[in-house]
Amino acid sequence: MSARPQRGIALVTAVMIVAIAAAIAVQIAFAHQVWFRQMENVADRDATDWLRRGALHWASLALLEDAAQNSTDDLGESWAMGLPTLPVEGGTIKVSIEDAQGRFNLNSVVNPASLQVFSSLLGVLQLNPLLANAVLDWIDSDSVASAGGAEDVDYLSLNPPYRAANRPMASVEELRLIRGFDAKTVAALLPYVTVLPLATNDINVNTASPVVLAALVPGLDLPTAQRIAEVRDSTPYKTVDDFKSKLPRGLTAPTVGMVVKTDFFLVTLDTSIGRHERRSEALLQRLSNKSTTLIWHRPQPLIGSGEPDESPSSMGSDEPGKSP
Ligand SMILES: [Ca+2]
Ligand SMILES: [Ca+2]
Repeated sequence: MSARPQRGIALVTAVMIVAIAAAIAVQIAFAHQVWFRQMENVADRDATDWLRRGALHWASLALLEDAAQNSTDDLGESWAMGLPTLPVEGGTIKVSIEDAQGRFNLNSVVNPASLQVFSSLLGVLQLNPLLANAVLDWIDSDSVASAGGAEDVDYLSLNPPYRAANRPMASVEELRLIRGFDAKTVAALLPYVTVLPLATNDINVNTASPVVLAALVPGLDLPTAQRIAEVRDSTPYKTVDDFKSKLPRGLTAPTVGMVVKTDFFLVTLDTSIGRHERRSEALLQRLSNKSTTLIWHRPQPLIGSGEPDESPSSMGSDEPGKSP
């Protein structure tokens, strides 16, 4: 063989080796990039978790400090103002505290007077008041359907079939499993209801929204409830009797439990760290012994993230008892 073709083959081989090496280098660089991004994500997630724990601690301290200063809870107190969006390393965090007892506790429907309040709440929101019975059936231990309600026999005929819980609700999202509660109905109710770990029906009249006040007081219309709430926000009630005495003439005071002091608070945490934007919600219970306990802390879908999944399996995100 002459030297010329040999040189030619060597040249082609060299070009091929360079091409293969370049391709490998690109692949390695890509893998590194992916790995780097993954590490970045893990770091962002860890930072977010720590930040959320810190924020919950702040919320707990704010509530305890409040309890040390006074024995009523209203919307003019510092805990209710929350914190402005705070810059933190690599992002921001926003914490807000809401009185969970300013909302209607769905688990209280087992109490007939509370069931009536829930029925009124549905009416104020221009929803079918009989839907209250569907929630009662979902929670009560028996399998006897109330008027407009639903029990095992109704849920077992669905595809896929499932049974009524027949126990207190663990999260408001559970509403989507109850007959008659479509996405629109649940969205309308969501700002006014909550789920507490007990059947307490004590609504805080200092923090209840006009909608909840209208549901609470028989015969109270929404415009009047709005006027009552405006006056209340500047001069909160010292006692429940104070609230009752200031009701417009002709209205009878509610018979359900009412308070001017709260034990349960919803804490919303919005964090944005690196490329991670997350929202979580927690339920804190302020105990009489000057401490708080975390009932649950779970991730929430960000606003605008779309409609929740229609299927019953979408309820799997609940993590009762999970620590932050
Ligand atoms: Ca207070
Ligand atoms: Ca039942």
